[in-house]
Amino acid sequence: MKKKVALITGVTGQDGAYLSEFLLKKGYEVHGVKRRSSLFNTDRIDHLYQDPHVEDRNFFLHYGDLTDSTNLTRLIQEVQPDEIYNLAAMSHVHVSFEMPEYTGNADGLGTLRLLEAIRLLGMEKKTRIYQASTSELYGKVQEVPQTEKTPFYPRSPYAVAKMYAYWITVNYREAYGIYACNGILFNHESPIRGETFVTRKITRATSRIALGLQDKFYLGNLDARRDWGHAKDYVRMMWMILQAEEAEDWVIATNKTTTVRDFVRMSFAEVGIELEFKGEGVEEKAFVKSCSNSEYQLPIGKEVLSVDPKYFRPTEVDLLIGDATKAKEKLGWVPEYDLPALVKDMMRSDIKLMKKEQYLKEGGYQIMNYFE
Ligand code: NDP
Ligand code: GDR
Repeated sequence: MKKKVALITGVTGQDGAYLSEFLLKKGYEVHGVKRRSSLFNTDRIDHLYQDPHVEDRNFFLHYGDLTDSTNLTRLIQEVQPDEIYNLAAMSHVHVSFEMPEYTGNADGLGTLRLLEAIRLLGMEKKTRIYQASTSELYGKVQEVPQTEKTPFYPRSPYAVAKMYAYWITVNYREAYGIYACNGILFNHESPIRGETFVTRKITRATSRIALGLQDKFYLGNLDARRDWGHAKDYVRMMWMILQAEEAEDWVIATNKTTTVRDFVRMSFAEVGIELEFKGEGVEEKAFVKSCSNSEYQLPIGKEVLSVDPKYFRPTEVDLLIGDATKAKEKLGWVPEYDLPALVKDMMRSDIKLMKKEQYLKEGGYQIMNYFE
């Protein structure tokens, strides 16, 4: 039987890496689009890499960029994918305020470029496309929990760009009959989450502080609430969405919401450290209240966290909580991880990584100390 062919944009990112692994296990031929960079940027997919000189490969990497339509059109023509997963994006909400035009180009128009390539190449009936839409579309709270029917109110250049991508996906489905779907995914994290997203920033800092590699760390809004799931569960849904009979749009979420502050508490609890939060707003700080793990002894009363307003966003999304009933009922989605299991997985991985750093430091090597 002929292998199914998938093209993944954003293959070097968190979701691209997990999705590649998932599709390869399913027997797909996977083609990933990576950007040219001055250093290797393939850490997350190095374990999947296959030497180009080997026969019968099933994992291929191509240079490309969502801002280059000639490149995308040629790639789609060459690869002839059955499924495209458009995961590439300038995905950092705060950074999108610094780079609004680029974000609009890559995240908004980039999606149009892929859809238009499918149309120009006459592949409307061959190629299915998944668009990485986001809970950021809901922005300012209109209703909770958020469903496929909740109105959008984007609150960042990122979310506004993703709103264009959402609607152009719907439009090409309705106008040209392309099997094009939006997965409206709520936050999903993992041990390979980018270090500047809040969960990974917290688990890295917690591990470093516990091991004595770092004194304290800084965060922005501790009151923000997010619906956090595990990326492994979410990439499985991307695939299930493209296997459904009808092309539709789907919310994927856990239906639970947690503050950033509680995520910090849970991470420190993983290394046996209980925290006490004192003060309010920009004055808020966290201190060690107790330590129950002999491996990670920190002095009681030690300050480990302060608020730094530089991490506040010009407009914030205060509360996200998603209702994935439709996906559960129609696609049979059952997530394997809940939030405690996610925190455990991330902490276990970061402790291991930071122990490696500790070992290097003890050996006299310079270690990375960039904590943004
Ligand atoms: P990451 O930031 O980890 O990965 C983004 C990927 O896009 C990277 O491979 C990056 O390449 C690539 N990329 C960025 N700009 C371009 C461009 N102009 N051309 C080609 N590739 C580009 O994101 P995630 O894996 O977390 O998210 C995947 C997608 O899902 C994104 O579209 C994101 O917006 C969306 N999303 C994510 C959610 C989450 O909680 N993780 C929730 C909802 C939606 P490089 O490695 O070179 O930087
Ligand atoms: P988000 O994720 O903006 O929801 O976008 P992020 O982890 O960046 O922020 C979550 C919440 O934490 C607050 N916060 C901080 N955030 C960061 N990054 N750094 C801090 O120091 C900090 N302190 C507090 C934020 O203000 C925010 O409220 C992610 C991305 O993956 C998007 O691509 C995706 O679409 C959405 O999730 C769903």
